[in-house]
Amino acid sequence: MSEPNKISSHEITDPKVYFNRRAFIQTGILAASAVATGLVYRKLNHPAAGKIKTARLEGVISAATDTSNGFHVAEAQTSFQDITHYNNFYEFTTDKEGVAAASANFQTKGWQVSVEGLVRKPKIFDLDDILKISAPEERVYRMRCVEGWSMVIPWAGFSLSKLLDVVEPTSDAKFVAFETLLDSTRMPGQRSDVLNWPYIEGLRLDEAMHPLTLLASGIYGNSLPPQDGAPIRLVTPWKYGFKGIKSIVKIKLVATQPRTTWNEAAPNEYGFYANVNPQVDHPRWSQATEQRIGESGRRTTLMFNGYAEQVGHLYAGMDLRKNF
Ligand SMILES: Nc1nc2c(c(=O)[nH]1)N[C@H]1C(S)=C(S)[C@@H](COP(=O)(O)O)O[C@H]1N2
Ligand SMILES: [Mo]
Repeated sequence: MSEPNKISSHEITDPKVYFNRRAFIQTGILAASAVATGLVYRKLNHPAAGKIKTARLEGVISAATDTSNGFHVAEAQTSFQDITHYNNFYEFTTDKEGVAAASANFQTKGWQVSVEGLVRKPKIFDLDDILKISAPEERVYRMRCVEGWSMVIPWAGFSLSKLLDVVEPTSDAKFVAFETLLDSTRMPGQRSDVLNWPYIEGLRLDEAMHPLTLLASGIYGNSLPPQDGAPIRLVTPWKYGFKGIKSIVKIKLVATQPRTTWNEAAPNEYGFYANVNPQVDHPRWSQATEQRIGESGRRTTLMFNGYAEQVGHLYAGMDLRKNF
Protein backbone atom coordinates (compact mmCIF):
# COMPACT_ATOMS: atom_id res chain seq x y z
CA MET A 1 0.00 0.00 0.00
CA SER A 2 1.31 3.42 -0.83
CA GLU A 3 1.81 6.08 1.78
CA PRO A 4 -0.96 8.52 0.97
CA ASN A 5 0.34 11.71 2.44
CA LYS A 6 3.98 11.66 1.65
CA ILE A 7 3.56 12.81 -1.89
CA SER A 8 6.81 12.36 -3.73
CA SER A 9 7.74 14.98 -6.29
CA HIS A 10 7.08 12.71 -9.27
CA GLU A 11 3.43 12.48 -8.25
CA ILE A 12 2.93 16.22 -8.39
CA THR A 13 1.80 17.10 -11.84
CA ASP A 14 4.09 19.37 -13.76
CA PRO A 15 1.87 22.19 -15.04
CA LYS A 16 3.47 21.78 -18.46
CA VAL A 17 2.01 18.29 -18.61
CA TYR A 18 -1.41 19.84 -18.05
CA PHE A 19 -2.74 19.64 -21.58
CA ASN A 20 -5.68 21.66 -22.56
CA ARG A 21 -8.46 19.25 -23.08
CA ARG A 22 -8.72 19.67 -26.81
CA ALA A 23 -5.08 18.87 -27.46
CA PHE A 24 -5.39 16.02 -25.02
CA ILE A 25 -8.23 14.41 -26.91
CA GLN A 26 -6.44 14.82 -30.20
CA THR A 27 -3.59 12.69 -28.93
CA GLY A 28 -6.08 9.84 -28.83
CA ILE A 29 -4.81 8.69 -25.47
CA LEU A 30 -8.26 8.81 -24.08
CA ALA A 31 -9.74 6.80 -26.89
CA ALA A 32 -7.64 3.80 -25.95
CA SER A 33 -9.12 3.63 -22.48
CA ALA A 34 -12.62 4.72 -23.39
CA VAL A 35 -14.00 1.30 -24.20
CA ALA A 36 -12.65 -0.34 -21.09
CA THR A 37 -13.77 2.34 -18.69
CA GLY A 38 -16.93 3.64 -20.24
CA LEU A 39 -15.22 7.00 -20.42
CA VAL A 40 -16.43 8.53 -23.64
CA TYR A 41 -15.87 12.08 -24.76
CA ARG A 42 -18.51 12.39 -27.42
CA LYS A 43 -17.47 15.62 -28.99
CA LEU A 44 -14.29 17.56 -29.51
CA ASN A 45 -15.93 20.82 -28.55
CA HIS A 46 -17.99 21.59 -25.51
CA PRO A 47 -21.65 22.08 -26.34
CA ALA A 48 -23.04 25.47 -25.37
CA ALA A 49 -22.63 25.41 -21.64
CA GLY A 50 -25.10 28.09 -20.75
CA LYS A 51 -24.20 30.58 -18.10
CA ILE A 52 -22.54 29.08 -15.09
CA LYS A 53 -24.34 30.53 -12.11
CA THR A 54 -21.98 30.89 -9.20
CA ALA A 55 -21.28 33.64 -6.71
CA ARG A 56 -18.16 34.33 -4.72
CA LEU A 57 -18.51 32.59 -1.33
CA GLU A 58 -17.89 34.86 1.63
CA GLY A 59 -15.35 33.98 4.26
CA VAL A 60 -13.81 30.85 2.80
CA ILE A 61 -11.01 29.73 5.07
CA SER A 62 -8.15 28.87 2.79
CA ALA A 63 -6.80 25.38 2.79
CA ALA A 64 -4.02 24.48 5.13
CA THR A 65 -1.00 23.38 3.15
CA ASP A 66 -0.33 20.72 5.74
CA THR A 67 -1.27 17.50 3.99
CA SER A 68 -1.28 15.18 7.01
CA ASN A 69 -5.03 15.33 7.75
CA GLY A 70 -5.96 14.78 4.10
CA PHE A 71 -7.64 18.20 3.82
CA HIS A 72 -5.21 19.38 1.17
CA VAL A 73 -3.84 17.22 -1.61
CA ALA A 74 -0.73 18.79 -3.14
CA GLU A 75 -1.47 17.74 -6.73
CA ALA A 76 -2.41 19.88 -9.71
CA GLN A 77 -6.02 20.97 -9.41
CA THR A 78 -8.40 20.11 -12.22
CA SER A 79 -9.47 23.21 -14.15
CA PHE A 80 -12.79 24.89 -13.30
CA GLN A 81 -13.75 24.31 -16.93
CA ASP A 82 -13.32 20.53 -16.65
CA ILE A 83 -14.92 20.30 -13.20
CA THR A 84 -18.00 22.07 -14.55
CA HIS A 85 -18.24 20.45 -18.00
CA TYR A 86 -17.60 16.78 -17.33
CA ASN A 87 -20.25 15.72 -14.84
CA ASN A 88 -22.36 12.82 -13.75
CA PHE A 89 -25.80 14.09 -12.76
CA TYR A 90 -28.44 11.80 -14.22
CA GLU A 91 -31.29 14.02 -13.00
CA PHE A 92 -30.39 16.25 -15.95
CA THR A 93 -28.83 14.00 -18.56
CA THR A 94 -26.58 10.96 -18.81
CA ASP A 95 -24.37 12.90 -21.25
CA LYS A 96 -21.48 14.06 -19.08
CA GLU A 97 -20.71 17.00 -21.34
CA GLY A 98 -24.36 17.98 -21.54
CA VAL A 99 -25.05 18.40 -17.82
CA ALA A 100 -23.74 21.98 -17.73
CA ALA A 101 -26.22 23.17 -20.36
CA ALA A 102 -29.10 20.99 -19.15
CA SER A 103 -28.80 22.25 -15.56
CA ALA A 104 -27.94 25.89 -16.29
CA ASN A 105 -31.33 27.23 -15.19
CA PHE A 106 -31.77 25.00 -12.15
CA GLN A 107 -33.57 27.01 -9.45
CA THR A 108 -32.37 26.56 -5.86
CA LYS A 109 -34.20 29.53 -4.33
CA GLY A 110 -35.91 28.66 -1.05
CA TRP A 111 -33.89 25.43 -0.68
CA GLN A 112 -34.46 23.49 2.49
CA VAL A 113 -32.86 20.38 3.94
CA SER A 114 -34.74 18.21 6.40
CA VAL A 115 -32.48 16.53 8.96
CA GLU A 116 -34.56 13.93 10.72
CA GLY A 117 -34.92 10.37 11.99
CA LEU A 118 -33.08 9.15 15.07
CA VAL A 119 -32.06 12.56 16.38
CA ARG A 120 -33.02 14.58 19.46
CA LYS A 121 -33.46 17.83 17.52
CA PRO A 122 -34.90 17.17 14.06
CA LYS A 123 -35.10 20.31 11.97
CA ILE A 124 -36.00 21.54 8.51
CA PHE A 125 -33.13 23.90 7.78
CA ASP A 126 -33.21 26.77 5.35
CA LEU A 127 -30.03 26.54 3.30
CA ASP A 128 -28.69 29.73 4.89
CA ASP A 129 -29.04 28.25 8.36
CA ILE A 130 -26.97 25.25 7.32
CA LEU A 131 -24.32 27.48 5.79
CA LYS A 132 -24.18 29.45 9.06
CA ILE A 133 -23.23 26.39 11.10
CA SER A 134 -19.60 26.77 10.13
CA ALA A 135 -17.46 28.91 7.82
CA PRO A 136 -16.62 27.17 4.54
CA GLU A 137 -13.13 25.70 4.49
CA GLU A 138 -11.27 24.96 1.30
CA ARG A 139 -10.59 21.23 1.00
CA VAL A 140 -8.56 20.02 -1.94
CA TYR A 141 -9.58 16.41 -2.47
CA ARG A 142 -8.73 13.68 -4.94
CA MET A 143 -11.96 12.48 -6.54
CA ARG A 144 -12.31 9.10 -8.27
CA CYS A 145 -15.30 8.06 -10.38
CA VAL A 146 -16.08 4.36 -10.56
CA GLU A 147 -15.86 4.74 -14.35
CA GLY A 148 -12.08 5.19 -14.16
CA TRP A 149 -11.52 8.95 -14.33
CA SER A 150 -10.35 11.22 -11.55
CA MET A 151 -9.99 14.90 -10.69
CA VAL A 152 -8.50 17.05 -7.94
CA ILE A 153 -11.16 19.49 -6.75
CA PRO A 154 -10.84 22.47 -4.41
CA TRP A 155 -14.17 22.20 -2.60
CA ALA A 156 -15.54 24.67 -0.08
CA GLY A 157 -17.60 23.35 2.80
CA PHE A 158 -17.42 21.94 6.29
CA SER A 159 -17.40 18.53 7.89
CA LEU A 160 -20.84 16.89 7.88
CA SER A 161 -20.22 16.02 11.56
CA LYS A 162 -20.84 19.69 12.43
CA LEU A 163 -24.39 19.51 11.07
CA LEU A 164 -25.03 16.12 12.69
CA ASP A 165 -23.84 17.48 16.05
CA VAL A 166 -26.50 20.19 15.84
CA VAL A 167 -29.36 17.67 15.55
CA GLU A 168 -27.88 15.28 18.14
CA PRO A 169 -28.15 11.70 16.84
CA THR A 170 -29.52 9.24 19.41
CA SER A 171 -27.60 6.11 20.38
CA ASP A 172 -29.88 4.07 18.07
CA ALA A 173 -28.61 5.94 14.99
CA LYS A 174 -26.14 3.75 13.10
CA PHE A 175 -26.39 4.98 9.50
CA VAL A 176 -27.18 8.17 7.62
CA ALA A 177 -29.47 8.17 4.57
CA PHE A 178 -29.39 11.01 2.04
CA GLU A 179 -31.89 12.06 -0.63
CA THR A 180 -31.68 14.34 -3.66
CA LEU A 181 -34.56 16.60 -4.71
CA LEU A 182 -37.40 14.83 -6.51
CA ASP A 183 -38.92 17.24 -9.04
CA SER A 184 -39.03 16.30 -12.69
CA THR A 185 -40.01 19.83 -13.73
CA ARG A 186 -36.69 21.15 -12.39
CA MET A 187 -34.76 17.93 -13.02
CA PRO A 188 -36.03 16.69 -16.38
CA GLY A 189 -33.76 13.64 -16.37
CA GLN A 190 -36.10 12.22 -13.73
CA ARG A 191 -38.63 11.62 -16.53
CA SER A 192 -36.36 8.83 -17.70
CA ASP A 193 -36.23 5.56 -15.77
CA VAL A 194 -32.46 5.19 -16.10
CA LEU A 195 -32.34 5.15 -12.27
CA ASN A 196 -34.94 4.98 -9.50
CA TRP A 197 -35.75 8.47 -8.25
CA PRO A 198 -35.04 10.24 -6.03
CA TYR A 199 -31.31 9.48 -6.01
CA ILE A 200 -30.47 8.10 -2.56
CA GLU A 201 -27.19 7.34 -0.82
CA GLY A 202 -25.98 6.30 2.60
CA LEU A 203 -23.05 6.15 4.99
CA ARG A 204 -22.36 4.31 8.20
CA LEU A 205 -22.54 6.83 11.07
CA ASP A 206 -18.79 6.65 11.78
CA GLU A 207 -18.07 7.37 8.10
CA ALA A 208 -20.50 10.28 8.19
CA MET A 209 -18.80 11.66 11.31
CA HIS A 210 -15.28 11.39 9.86
CA PRO A 211 -13.74 14.87 9.43
CA LEU A 212 -12.96 14.22 5.74
CA THR A 213 -16.68 13.77 5.00
CA LEU A 214 -17.65 17.12 3.58
CA LEU A 215 -20.91 18.93 3.13
CA ALA A 216 -19.84 21.01 0.16
CA SER A 217 -21.38 24.27 -1.01
CA GLY A 218 -18.62 25.53 -3.30
CA ILE A 219 -15.79 24.96 -5.77
CA TYR A 220 -12.79 27.23 -6.32
CA GLY A 221 -14.14 29.68 -3.71
CA ASN A 222 -17.45 30.12 -5.52
CA SER A 223 -20.85 28.63 -4.78
CA LEU A 224 -21.56 25.23 -6.34
CA PRO A 225 -22.71 25.42 -9.95
CA PRO A 226 -25.89 23.40 -10.65
CA GLN A 227 -23.98 20.68 -12.51
CA ASP A 228 -21.84 19.95 -9.45
CA GLY A 229 -24.77 19.57 -7.07
CA ALA A 230 -26.06 23.01 -6.11
CA PRO A 231 -26.76 24.16 -3.57
CA ILE A 232 -25.33 21.49 -1.27
CA ARG A 233 -23.85 18.03 -1.79
CA LEU A 234 -21.85 15.33 -0.09
CA VAL A 235 -18.16 14.64 -0.75
CA THR A 236 -16.45 11.47 0.54
CA PRO A 237 -13.03 11.51 -1.12
CA TRP A 238 -12.00 7.92 -0.26
CA LYS A 239 -15.11 6.52 -1.93
CA TYR A 240 -16.14 6.30 -5.56
CA GLY A 241 -17.86 9.44 -6.83
CA PHE A 242 -21.39 8.03 -6.80
CA LYS A 243 -21.44 8.27 -2.98
CA GLY A 244 -21.20 12.05 -3.39
CA ILE A 245 -24.93 12.69 -3.64
CA LYS A 246 -25.85 16.07 -5.12
CA SER A 247 -28.58 18.63 -4.40
CA ILE A 248 -29.53 17.13 -1.04
CA VAL A 249 -32.98 17.78 0.47
CA LYS A 250 -33.09 15.11 3.18
CA ILE A 251 -30.64 13.63 5.67
CA LYS A 252 -32.11 10.92 7.88
CA LEU A 253 -30.42 9.13 10.77
CA VAL A 254 -31.47 5.48 10.75
CA ALA A 255 -30.77 2.21 12.59
CA THR A 256 -30.11 -0.09 9.65
CA GLN A 257 -28.12 0.12 6.41
CA PRO A 258 -30.14 2.25 3.97
CA ARG A 259 -30.89 1.42 0.34
CA THR A 260 -28.75 3.23 -2.22
CA THR A 261 -29.55 4.09 -5.83
CA TRP A 262 -26.61 2.50 -7.60
CA ASN A 263 -26.69 -0.60 -5.43
CA GLU A 264 -30.34 -1.11 -6.40
CA ALA A 265 -29.55 -0.50 -10.07
CA ALA A 266 -26.74 -3.09 -10.17
CA PRO A 267 -26.02 -4.79 -6.83
CA ASN A 268 -23.07 -6.82 -8.12
CA GLU A 269 -21.37 -3.69 -9.51
CA TYR A 270 -21.93 -1.01 -6.86
CA GLY A 271 -21.64 -1.96 -3.22
CA PHE A 272 -22.78 0.03 -0.21
CA TYR A 273 -19.24 0.87 0.89
CA ALA A 274 -17.93 2.01 -2.51
CA ASN A 275 -14.43 2.49 -1.09
CA VAL A 276 -11.86 3.18 -3.77
CA ASN A 277 -9.97 -0.10 -3.94
CA PRO A 278 -7.59 -0.90 -6.81
CA GLN A 279 -7.58 -4.56 -5.73
CA VAL A 280 -11.30 -5.07 -6.25
CA ASP A 281 -12.21 -4.77 -9.92
CA HIS A 282 -15.56 -3.63 -11.15
CA PRO A 283 -17.09 -6.75 -12.80
CA ARG A 284 -16.69 -5.10 -16.22
CA TRP A 285 -13.31 -3.36 -15.85
CA SER A 286 -10.18 -3.08 -13.73
CA GLN A 287 -10.00 -0.43 -11.02
CA ALA A 288 -6.20 -0.57 -10.82
CA THR A 289 -5.58 2.67 -12.73
CA GLU A 290 -7.32 5.93 -13.49
CA GLN A 291 -7.37 8.71 -16.06
CA ARG A 292 -6.75 12.00 -14.25
CA ILE A 293 -8.72 14.51 -16.33
CA GLY A 294 -6.25 16.88 -17.96
CA GLU A 295 -3.28 14.51 -17.84
CA SER A 296 -1.81 12.09 -20.32
CA GLY A 297 -1.30 8.47 -19.41
CA ARG A 298 -2.96 6.69 -16.51
CA ARG A 299 -2.18 6.86 -12.81
CA THR A 300 -2.10 3.98 -10.40
CA THR A 301 -5.21 4.13 -8.23
CA LEU A 302 -4.38 4.33 -4.53
CA MET A 303 -6.06 2.32 -1.78
CA PHE A 304 -8.90 4.42 -0.31
CA ASN A 305 -7.98 6.93 -3.03
CA GLY A 306 -4.86 7.85 -1.04
CA TYR A 307 -6.69 8.41 2.25
CA ALA A 308 -5.78 5.07 3.89
CA GLU A 309 -3.95 6.76 6.72
CA GLN A 310 -7.04 8.76 7.64
CA VAL A 311 -9.85 6.23 7.05
CA GLY A 312 -8.27 2.77 7.00
CA HIS A 313 -9.16 2.13 10.65
CA LEU A 314 -12.87 2.43 9.86
CA TYR A 315 -12.65 -0.85 7.95
CA ALA A 316 -10.29 -2.82 10.17
CA GLY A 317 -11.25 -6.50 10.16
CA MET A 318 -13.75 -6.15 7.32
CA ASP A 319 -13.48 -8.30 4.19
CA LEU A 320 -13.20 -5.55 1.57
CA ARG A 321 -13.96 -7.98 -1.28
CA LYS A 322 -17.28 -8.80 0.32
CA ASN A 323 -17.92 -5.27 1.55
CA PHE A 324 -17.06 -3.50 -1.71
N1 LIG B 1 -28.12 13.22 -7.30
C1 LIG B 1 -27.06 12.74 -7.94
N2 LIG B 1 -25.87 12.75 -7.33
C2 LIG B 1 -24.76 12.27 -7.96
C3 LIG B 1 -24.86 11.70 -9.26
C4 LIG B 1 -26.14 11.71 -9.89
O1 LIG B 1 -26.32 11.26 -11.03
N3 LIG B 1 -27.19 12.25 -9.21
N4 LIG B 1 -23.73 11.17 -9.88
C5 LIG B 1 -22.64 10.73 -8.97
C6 LIG B 1 -21.40 10.36 -9.67
S1 LIG B 1 -21.38 8.85 -10.47
C7 LIG B 1 -20.26 11.11 -9.62
S2 LIG B 1 -18.80 10.58 -10.28
C8 LIG B 1 -20.29 12.46 -8.99
C9 LIG B 1 -19.81 13.50 -9.99
O2 LIG B 1 -19.70 14.77 -9.39
P1 LIG B 1 -19.17 16.01 -10.28
O3 LIG B 1 -20.03 16.09 -11.48
O4 LIG B 1 -19.28 17.21 -9.38
O5 LIG B 1 -17.74 15.69 -10.62
O6 LIG B 1 -21.59 12.83 -8.54
C10 LIG B 1 -22.33 11.79 -7.93
N5 LIG B 1 -23.55 12.32 -7.34
MO1 LIG C 1 -19.11 8.30 -10.79
